[in-house]
Amino acid sequence: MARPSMGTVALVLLLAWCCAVTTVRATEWIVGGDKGWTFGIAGWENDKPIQPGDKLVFKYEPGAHNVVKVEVDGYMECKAPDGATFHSSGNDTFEMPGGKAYFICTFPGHCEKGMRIGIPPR
Ligand SMILES: *[C@@H]1O[C@H](CO)[C@@H](O)[C@H](O)[C@H]1NC(C)=O
Ligand SMILES: [Cu+2]
Repeated sequence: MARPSMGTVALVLLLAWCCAVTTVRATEWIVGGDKGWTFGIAGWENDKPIQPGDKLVFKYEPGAHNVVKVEVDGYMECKAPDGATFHSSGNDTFEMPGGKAYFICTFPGHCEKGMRIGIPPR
């Protein structure tokens, strides 16, 4: 068998590199950016290319807020369903599923003041 040419070697390395980068890299998003998870950040998500497998990190002062993953109706009505899981560490991380994902704060009035996000599928 002939020795592979430098060009072939370079191409194989390039393909291996690009596949490794595209499959391994998951972005970690700090919800709300510098402000973190707080009032008025609804809409922060709209221009973010958030992909399945990415991580969403909700940062806030523990006791001041919480994070509850809900369905679309919970998002629209600002209401957590029975049996919902309440996250309250102040540093709550969620991995994006394949479909839509909705998160609200269930402290009274907070969701209505913009503590909710809905991530559309990409
Ligand atoms: C927040 O959570 C992430 C992921 O679980 C972890 O890597 C990080 O160290 C935590 N940061 C703080 C300040 O606790
Ligand atoms: Cu809140």
